[in-house]
Amino acid sequence: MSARYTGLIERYRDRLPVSDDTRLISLGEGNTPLIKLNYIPKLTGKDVEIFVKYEGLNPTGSFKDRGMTMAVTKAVEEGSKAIICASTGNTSAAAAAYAARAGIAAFVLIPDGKIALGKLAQGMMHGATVIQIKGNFDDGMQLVKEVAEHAPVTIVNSINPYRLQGQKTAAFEIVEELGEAPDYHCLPVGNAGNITAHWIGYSEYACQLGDTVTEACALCEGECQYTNVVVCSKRPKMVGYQAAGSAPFMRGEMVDNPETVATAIRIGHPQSWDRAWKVKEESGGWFDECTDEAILAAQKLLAEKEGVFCEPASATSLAGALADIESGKIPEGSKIVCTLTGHGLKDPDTAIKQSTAPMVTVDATLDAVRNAILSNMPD
Ligand code: AN7
Repeated sequence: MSARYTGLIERYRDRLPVSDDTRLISLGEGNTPLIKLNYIPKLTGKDVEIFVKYEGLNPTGSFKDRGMTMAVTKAVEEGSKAIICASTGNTSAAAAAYAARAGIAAFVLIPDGKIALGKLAQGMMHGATVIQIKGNFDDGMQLVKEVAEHAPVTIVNSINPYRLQGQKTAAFEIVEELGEAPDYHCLPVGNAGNITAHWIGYSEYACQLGDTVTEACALCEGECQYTNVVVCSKRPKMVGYQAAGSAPFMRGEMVDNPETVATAIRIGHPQSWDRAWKVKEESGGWFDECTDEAILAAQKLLAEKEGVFCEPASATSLAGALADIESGKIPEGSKIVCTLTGHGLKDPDTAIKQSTAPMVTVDATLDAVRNAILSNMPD
């Protein structure tokens, strides 16, 4: 193997549905940093280790690239000339970029006025046909399913099984880096594709390690090449957090008019509903909800005190974890991974709106600039 990193399909080829002749559509996705937090764990006053998996450092700035490299690779292999998705923004950005890379067309349905500016720019810049609908993500998803029956397009939302196959590799990377699975893995939940994909990844990895027999992973459903081994080592408890105004897993039913500042997870009808409940049961985890205020506070804390800038939806994983650490639901001594699903630059409007950092406009003189420095110097 060459030293040059060429993307997650190449790296995990033996665990993904590709053959030797498959033409890989890749932008070098995956291999993202797992950053150990310094300040925030101390702030909790509890003895916990928190790592963030910074998925915002994928090529288009979100974890969607992991799934999209697989979905577009398989679409091209199967002869497809066009892909389609509904999106709250990140899926559309990834679809547009990977379609451009492959030389095929992308059609993206987005909720009119409700996606972050950076994501809109990406879809447009990569040459996708951007269709804004006067409805929300859930309306778009319904339309995509219907139109795909009448037009020669491949759906690349996470109902496309190759998406989750690509996304499961994030769990592989975490286990390899930590030496074993963490105790808790916290994620923001929208359609619940990513929490499902991580569980598949952890389960496959655990099976492959071949420790003691405990249980079969129900999620493999016979598909996994390791099912016959039926052995599992440590897997984390999976914890999914939703925005309070958009929390069907907390309500126990679909939500028709989801609202949250975290537009990426403004989803009321999750596509992986049954699978996510199974993940919760199998892993011994849970779902919870976070207010928009708690989400934005966690985003700001990460940016100001750790130097890590993620988008609001991503900070939901940390906001939820902090609440559960405080209550003791996540006990002391735990090793916790929070996935930061997307980059903060995706949504500059929300960032600037909530920023309280001092910004001053002064005359272009030495005196004025020196005064600005001295009056903002930390004590
Ligand atoms: C930053 O782009 O659904 O639970 O259409 O962009 O797997 O849906 C985005 C989802 C979390 C939720 N964080 O993941 C889309 C879309 C960010 C996201 C999620 C999304 P899932």
